[in-house]
Amino acid sequence: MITPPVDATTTSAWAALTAHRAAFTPDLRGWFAADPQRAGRLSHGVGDLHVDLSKNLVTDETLEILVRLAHEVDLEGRIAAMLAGEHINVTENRAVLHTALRRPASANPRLVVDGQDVDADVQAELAKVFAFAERVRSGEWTGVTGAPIRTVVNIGIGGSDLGPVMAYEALKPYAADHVELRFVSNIDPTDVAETLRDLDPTTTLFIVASKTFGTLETLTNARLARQWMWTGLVAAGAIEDTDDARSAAVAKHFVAVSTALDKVAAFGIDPQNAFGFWDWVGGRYSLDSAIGTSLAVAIGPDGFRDLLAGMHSVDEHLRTVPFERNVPVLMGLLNVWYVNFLGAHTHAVLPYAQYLHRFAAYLQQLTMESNGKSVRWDGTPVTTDTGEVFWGEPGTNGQHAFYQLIHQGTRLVPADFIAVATPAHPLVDQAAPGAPDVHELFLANFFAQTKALAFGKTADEVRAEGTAEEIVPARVFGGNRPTTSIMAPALTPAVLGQLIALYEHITFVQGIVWGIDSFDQWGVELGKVLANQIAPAVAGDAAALDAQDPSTRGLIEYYLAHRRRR
Ligand code: G6Q
Repeated sequence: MITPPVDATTTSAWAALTAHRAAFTPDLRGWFAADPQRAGRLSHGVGDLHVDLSKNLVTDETLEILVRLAHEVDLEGRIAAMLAGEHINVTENRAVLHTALRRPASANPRLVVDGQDVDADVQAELAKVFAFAERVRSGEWTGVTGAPIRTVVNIGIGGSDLGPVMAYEALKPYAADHVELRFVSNIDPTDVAETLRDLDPTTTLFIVASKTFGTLETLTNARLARQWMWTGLVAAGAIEDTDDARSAAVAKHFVAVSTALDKVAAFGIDPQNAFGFWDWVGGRYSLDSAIGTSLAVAIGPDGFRDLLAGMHSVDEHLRTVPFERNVPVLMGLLNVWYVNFLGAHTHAVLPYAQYLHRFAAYLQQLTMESNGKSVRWDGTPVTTDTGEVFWGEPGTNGQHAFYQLIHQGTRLVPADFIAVATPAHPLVDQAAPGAPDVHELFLANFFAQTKALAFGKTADEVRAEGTAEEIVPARVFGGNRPTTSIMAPALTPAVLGQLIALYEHITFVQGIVWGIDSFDQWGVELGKVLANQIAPAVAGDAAALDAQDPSTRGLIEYYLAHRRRR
């Protein structure tokens, strides 16, 4: 029997927010002028992160009612249920325990869920991953010719790809120079072809990462990679062209990460070379499980432990800090305010850190796969709008592209700005006047943008610059464009872990208010089934083609008329 969610729209807080909204006039200029404490009062720490919420379109009263809403939908009960391993992923009848992946080895009391000592299992698997990572990094793990591994290629998609890619890019300064990571995800054969084009099969190791080990893209790419490896090794005279030699090569050049170890064995990968995880880790929440094996090779066990510790510090913050100062809770509630009361459809995430250039792509999966739902966890329709579109690009590139719309368009686009104090590359522009520190120029943009978005520029200010009257309206900035500024000392593994866990929990908070199961993904499952069903028609099977709707059939026929046989 499923316990239905509290319908947020029936709470007294929702009614209070509706009334509050009706009388609400955003006025960041006025609010800041009247209240010198606003920035200090609305800035909070979480882990190493400094989070300034003061440029959001909220008053103290707005926040007070939003916090009341969180209590009225029993957010504290749902947080406790998640952390304790209750089956809050209702439609898949699963616990949701990504937080268990980063509990310290010394955690006491132990977490036992459904009869499983989760802490013991997590630590045992982590030890296996770390031992493997060390063997690759040290050169002890060799390919068939005895040469050490120089390139690790992670083959996975969705949650088995986006986390490791994003984190590898973010933590490049912490990655070993002598082992490069590459990633293959798309079933477009261009992806595997381009990624492998200049690699040497004798020094390449593949990690096939798939929770289910049944995903068409990943298994196809894994087979293509195996074919490429065999062909290359035979051509190089590294192995005989025999079945035994091929199997031996797989053992040296392929490992797997999956919850389906039987399917790993069926693919030909020795179960000794497979790392497991559990059904209570959702794909998009799995970077900190064995899915992060490639990252562990790159940044080593110490770096990976720091990442886990960073995530755990935010889990503890979520669990223990009162909602009034609880950063993921407040940021989740702000998003609810913007989506349900101020009509926002999208949310921008704008890292002023080039190494975070894949962060928005990663967040798109985390947030939109989690909260892009129209029914609640008991199967009833949602009672209000749910997940917004997340998107973003690193600053300052976005400033020269889409910021125009955020500054002066008709849409409300709440935005998170992220920056670090210490750059990875402290460069000075020696030839420029004053020899500026380039990171400071970069930060000046970060500060200037949120300031302009919040406070705008009035017509009088534009006039005072001597602007011709007819041009004035085009140069006015309305302000009251909401932003959150997140700053950290540096982009370390711990800080990255904190950022990831922060957004995981923001997503969770929004899902609880909306009463949805943020941990299933039936929309993704549909795609997996449909592609398999339609494949015979694309290969030219007349009956399968006839079974398609007229538009799909027409498109496939276009392809069939134009295809060039290999
Ligand atoms: C993530 C989703 C989905 C999944 C991919 C890959 O939460 O479930 O993006 O990660 O479809 O699935 P496998 O890891 O099973 O190959």
